[in-house]
Amino acid sequence: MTKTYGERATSLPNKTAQELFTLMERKKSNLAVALDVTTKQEFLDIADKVGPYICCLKTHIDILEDFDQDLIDKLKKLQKKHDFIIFEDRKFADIGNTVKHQYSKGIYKIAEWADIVDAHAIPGDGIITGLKEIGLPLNRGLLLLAEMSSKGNLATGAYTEATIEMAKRHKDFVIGFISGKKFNSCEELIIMTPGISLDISNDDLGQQYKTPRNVIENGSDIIIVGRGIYGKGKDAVVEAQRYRNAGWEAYLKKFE
Ligand code: 5BU
Repeated sequence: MTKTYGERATSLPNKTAQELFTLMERKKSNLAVALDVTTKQEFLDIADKVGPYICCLKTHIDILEDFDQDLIDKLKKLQKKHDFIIFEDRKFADIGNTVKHQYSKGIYKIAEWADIVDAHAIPGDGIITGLKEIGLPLNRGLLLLAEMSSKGNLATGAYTEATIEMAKRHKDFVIGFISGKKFNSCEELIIMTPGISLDISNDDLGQQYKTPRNVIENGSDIIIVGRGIYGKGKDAVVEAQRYRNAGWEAYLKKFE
């Protein structure tokens, strides 16, 4: 039987995962916004606008041209105000020792403010062990990239299978996958899905879009929407509401 998000909060040991499920149920939202803008002003402005409608704010912190500590302080304030999880889509892909530094040091000090980060499985288990040393004491969570949304990507078949096996060996820290569908052998893990649009099927750089309904029917838990919400000529509040409703209706359909 399909479990509600609220019921699933107790089925994972990781505190961030529990918090995420609880707030999804409370806010009635399975929408994550991918906030890919390049100035602090735009970033904070859109985050404040979409905040009430989202369960998660996904960042690419290294694309901001005027990044500073003040941005992080303000982001944390918005997180308190609106109640969402912060996911830095860092896609770590190096050996354990290197990713530890990339996660905790440098300009961005990601581990200090990002509840969730993600990683490629390509380097093997050491990438998870390294990230875990930093993240677990802070109750952070990790997603593995089991699939990608872009045309021609190599995260398929045996690679995806091996990624799932890797996640199963680290259930204290790995809370889920980036993927377009649920995997039967680890149903309790969270599936987050990028490449979502209600209006178009691709961009001109290989991105491929599906609808919220498509992916939630396939077992996705959280839809990740970027340009569909704040792209040219869009009203971010109107679009955030539209995607939030589409995502939540698709979720409710599973209980009919
Ligand atoms: P879009 O504007 O909705 O196309 O943005 C999608 C976001 O999701 C963007 O931040 C990408 O970096 C991210 N993404 C993706 O599109 N596809 C993937 O497979 C992964 C991440 Br992993």
